[in-house]
Amino acid sequence: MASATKILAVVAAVLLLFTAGAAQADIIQTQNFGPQVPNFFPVTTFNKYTGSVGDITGIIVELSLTSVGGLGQVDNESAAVANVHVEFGTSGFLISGGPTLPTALTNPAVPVITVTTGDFVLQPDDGDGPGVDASGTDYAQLVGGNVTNALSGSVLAANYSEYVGAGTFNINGVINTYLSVTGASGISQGSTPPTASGFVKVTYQLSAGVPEPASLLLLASGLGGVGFWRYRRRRRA
Ligand SMILES: [Ca+2]
Ligand SMILES: [Ca+2]
Repeated sequence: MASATKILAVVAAVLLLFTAGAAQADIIQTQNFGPQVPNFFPVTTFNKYTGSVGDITGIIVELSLTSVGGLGQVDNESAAVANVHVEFGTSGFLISGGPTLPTALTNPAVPVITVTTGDFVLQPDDGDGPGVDASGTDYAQLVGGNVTNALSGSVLAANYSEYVGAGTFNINGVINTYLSVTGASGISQGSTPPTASGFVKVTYQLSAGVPEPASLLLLASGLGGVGFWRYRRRRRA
């Protein structure tokens, strides 16, 4: 019975030590922007990591975008019936104010898009002239919903050192109204912009050798358990 208790104590201590050793302390910083009507260009500011570059196992940057309301409009100008697919909302990408960002977040040609979608059959042009005329069977509109989308990317290891040191750095956003119309040509487009908000998040993932305070407590209690067991063993001897 006593030896079983000892074994259990050792197993528990080893488990606690293992837990403490494997713990990883992520440092997460989130900076919000908006709500604001696009197009706008938020500036978000982050702290650099003040430890050693060798602590870092990953740096993740995320852009989250929420689009609310607004109106996307399409008006057929051709003499044929048009089947159109409409995506309406907000797009966004990032521009670095210092350290090199993940390329997934900095490509203006492939932004984060946060959209409401709709498919419409537009009758032939009713003779309302060029540009959007918000009436007739050749017209349709898509009211923007409340939609959120996000995109994240990993900083290349070669760029970690740019995130380390004293002080801060900026990440700049480019937030635009987004309207895409596909499926037919000769369609006039118009929009009332939505309201956009969101956040930029920077996560420093640190190696197991950099324990968080909770892990240090676990480590201390694990060592305490081992110490007690050794004490009992000595008394018996
Ligand atoms: Ca028309
Ligand atoms: Ca019309």
